[in-house]
Amino acid sequence: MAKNTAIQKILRNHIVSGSEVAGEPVAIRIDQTLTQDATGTMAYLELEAMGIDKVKTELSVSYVDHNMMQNGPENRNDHLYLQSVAAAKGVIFSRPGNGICHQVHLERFGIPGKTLLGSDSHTPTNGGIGMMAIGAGGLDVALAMAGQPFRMAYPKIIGVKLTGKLSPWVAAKDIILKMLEILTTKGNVGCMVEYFGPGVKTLTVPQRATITNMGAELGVTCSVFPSDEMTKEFLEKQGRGESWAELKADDDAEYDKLVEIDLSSLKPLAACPSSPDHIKSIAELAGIPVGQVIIGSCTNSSFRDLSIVAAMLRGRKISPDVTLAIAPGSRQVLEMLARNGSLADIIAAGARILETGCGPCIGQGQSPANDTVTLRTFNRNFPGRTGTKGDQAYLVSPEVAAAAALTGRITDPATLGFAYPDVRDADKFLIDDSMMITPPCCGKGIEIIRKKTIGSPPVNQALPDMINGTVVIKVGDKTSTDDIMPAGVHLKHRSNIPEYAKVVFERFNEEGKPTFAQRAMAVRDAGGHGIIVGRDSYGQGSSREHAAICPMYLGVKALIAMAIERIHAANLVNFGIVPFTFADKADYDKIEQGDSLVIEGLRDKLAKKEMPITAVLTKKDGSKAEIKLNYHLSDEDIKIILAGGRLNVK
Ligand code: MIC
Ligand code: SF4
Repeated sequence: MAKNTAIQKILRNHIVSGSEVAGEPVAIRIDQTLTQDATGTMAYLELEAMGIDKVKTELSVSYVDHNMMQNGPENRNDHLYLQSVAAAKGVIFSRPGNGICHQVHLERFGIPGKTLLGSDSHTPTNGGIGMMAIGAGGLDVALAMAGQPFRMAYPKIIGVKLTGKLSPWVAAKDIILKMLEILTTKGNVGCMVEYFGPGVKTLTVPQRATITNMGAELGVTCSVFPSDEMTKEFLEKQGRGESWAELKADDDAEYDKLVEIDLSSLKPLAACPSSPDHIKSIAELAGIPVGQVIIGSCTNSSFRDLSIVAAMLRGRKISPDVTLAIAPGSRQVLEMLARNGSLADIIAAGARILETGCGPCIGQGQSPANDTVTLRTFNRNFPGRTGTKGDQAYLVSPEVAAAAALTGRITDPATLGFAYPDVRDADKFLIDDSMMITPPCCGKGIEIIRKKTIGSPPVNQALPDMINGTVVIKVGDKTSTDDIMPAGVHLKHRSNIPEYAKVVFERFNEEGKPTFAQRAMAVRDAGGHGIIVGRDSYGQGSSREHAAICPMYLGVKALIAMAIERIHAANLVNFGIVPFTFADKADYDKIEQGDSLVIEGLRDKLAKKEMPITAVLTKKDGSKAEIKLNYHLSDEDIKIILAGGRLNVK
């Protein structure tokens, strides 16, 4: 009998159509969904547009964790909409202040062996509890809430064998940073990661969740840990022992690719500016002056993470050269720290306590000063994500972050001169779900609160047969969705597409010259079509579908890149933008911003799956060339693109 990996077992239990061959399209049943406020408003507007009365999943939760600054009425308007639409559609509403979606979901809802689809790219966090947890655009999550299966390519499975045990001062963060060093952020599209081996049982569920969380930065679809005695213990401590089920790979199960990590050999690491896979050892970086330290985010803000920080800070003061900010991942964590005195230790050391939520991770406050180093326990350090142009953000473990807060420099915590604090996970977690609002069994008649900043999803036209294109922008490698659709201070416009669209590709705008939005609108208003040209790993990072919706709103009809990341490619399809890849990568160099690209008979060619498709390039000097374009689209994708997006498919 064939030996199965844990991932194959979950998939087999959930496949509704397609074949178990890597790369082939499959559709899987989704048991649970989660949304957060920054992507959630659009997802629920889309759900409403589908005319669905009540969600059809086993469980759907709407979290508010990103947009909580409330500078102006927009954020609170969003919250009111989300709370009322959740009640109307049968969704649990997690109120602002209850915590970051992934952390709270792990604590209160994650179930081993089930599938979870979330409108946030770090949804794979719940792989730490043995779920197949996948990030997607809001529209795909809305479709899952409407009871439709999730479509993806059957994955290649990367097996990661963990042996040994972490040494003192080495953390789960260092395991995933090691993975990023080995696999990098590029080239892992279509893969899932499965951890196995004797090292697994040495890691607690929150530690595993740190690893699966930041698996998002590898560009894989999700990462899954087995569900074992450690998982059972975690669920029991959360008062949810009955949710436990065992999940493990068969002995000798085969993986498409194998990585081995000896945990005992790891040392503290950092992801250096400005990519999560720019890995160096802390020993190498030691001595670099640090201006700011922030501990939190869905990667590293569990009770255990913050308890170790508290133990390191206890009775000590932070360096006068550093500001230290701490954002606990959930209200459960914050209240437990408050009750056992750890919070007082953190405050006494000089830390600034932030609200439980995403906060500075998504550029909501705490931007560092110019030309200073910021150390963060987060998962992303894309250029400018902190809100400071030219930022120097390093991603590190809570242990390394606390060490730098004490010394004012990047410091190997082993050299601090005190013993590794003996900090364990709680014996029992504090359970209080009162910040969670359960929907009534029938939501009919509930008024959905729609203040004036709540727009509606823009509708696209069917794909034209001829693309009369102008290259509105040409960008380089690893263009992230933060580059395309900045968050930070603009995050509050997520429910208002015309307003948000003004800042598409803002980072690339040049002073005194027309912005991307102005250039794209000029092309659109003259009857032409916008084209974006990217390089490798285009669209990495966030799941924000606004990185497709806003360009679509500005008249963009196609993207041409060397490689496109999974979630972004799916979002482009959902909003009717054709995701092309260069048949010949050398053609990238031939194209410049402002060039014209004409594709004739596109509808017919796509319908017949003709490939490559020829685009005629006319340069500004009048010279011409032919560019051959490929695409990786299923029949369903093509149907959606021809219709001009998923909302146009009846
Ligand atoms: C992020 O970490 O970039 C975010 C903000 O959580 C995003 C979602 C968003 O843009 O709203 C993500 O990771 O999907
Ligand atoms: Fe929030 Fe940051 Fe996690 Fe995204 S990565 S969900 S912004 S904490």
